[in-house]
Amino acid sequence: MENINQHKILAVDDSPENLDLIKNILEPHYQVKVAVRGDLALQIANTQDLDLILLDIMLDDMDGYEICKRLKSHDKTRNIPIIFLTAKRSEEDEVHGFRIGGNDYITKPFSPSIVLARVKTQIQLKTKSDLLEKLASLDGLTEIPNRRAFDAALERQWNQSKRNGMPLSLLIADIDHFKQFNDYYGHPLGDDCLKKVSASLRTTTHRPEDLVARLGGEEFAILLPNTDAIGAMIRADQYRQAVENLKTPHILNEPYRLVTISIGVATLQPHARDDVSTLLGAADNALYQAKHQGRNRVCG
Ligand code: GH3
Ligand code: MG
Ligand code: MG
Ligand code: MG
Repeated sequence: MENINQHKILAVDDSPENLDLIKNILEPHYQVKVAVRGDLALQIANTQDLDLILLDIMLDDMDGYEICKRLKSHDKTRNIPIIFLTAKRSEEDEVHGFRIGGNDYITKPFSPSIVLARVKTQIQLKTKSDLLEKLASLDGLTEIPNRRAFDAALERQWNQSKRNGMPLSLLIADIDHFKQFNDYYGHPLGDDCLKKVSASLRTTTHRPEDLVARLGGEEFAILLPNTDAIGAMIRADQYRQAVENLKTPHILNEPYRLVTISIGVATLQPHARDDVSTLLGAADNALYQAKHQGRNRVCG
């Protein structure tokens, strides 16, 4: 259901009178922000969570098409629907507006009820696509991010680390002797165990930029941006300890007799010459070592 007043709309127009008019139309239904210049509009879009932008084309400092292109080229603002609201009435202008990523196009002078109806439609579409996006990136069993979300985050963080010269760390955690857990306790308890381990990894994660995901089966990835090798080993041991502290019985996991995880740790300073597979491969090798050396441990 649509949550009246929760959705935030930015109206961009160089005429304060137009902005007042738009505000009057939308304010009973939405939170409305306004900007009289393009640079202010971009600043607001980059710092606030907007659900829609009503965008004039002829502005003093930059044109609306340019603003649209910039919004569509950044992750943070790419998915905000844009409705052009403009005095430019030609067919070419309108087609151009759609071609660069606009979602709708309304010409001035406008009818208040049509503006409201079209805004409402775009907000409903945005709400649905946000929900789909969220569902598509969560693992159904554990409700933590899935492999798809992890792959996207890894790519994003890799590129960011390459740009700002910071180290990127990756932990791959795998439950020890989990096949035997399932064989002994049964698959439903195996599922419960996966949920508990996921919840424990999640609550052990404090920084908002860190990501815990289920890669598949009983394997998890933890991505730690701006974290060096020493920091990553310390964090990994906290995760290992957190799972051990659940004290979930697993009598076939000798000598611990509890559910435990092994973790492979890799840290890289991303360079142009390698890609994410270098980091994934290094973490996998380290995990193999941790298993080989007796499980319930961290290797780097
Ligand atoms: P190791 O310590 O070397 O990691 O041994 P392991 O038994 O954990 O590794 P292996 O890869 O042989 O077995 C993983 C098992 O995880 C196989 C399967 O029974 C179980 N598993 C994978 N996905 C699920 C799931 O969604 N639910 C349940 N209950 N079990 C799962
Ligand atoms: Mg104008
Ligand atoms: Mg395992
Ligand atoms: Mg495994």
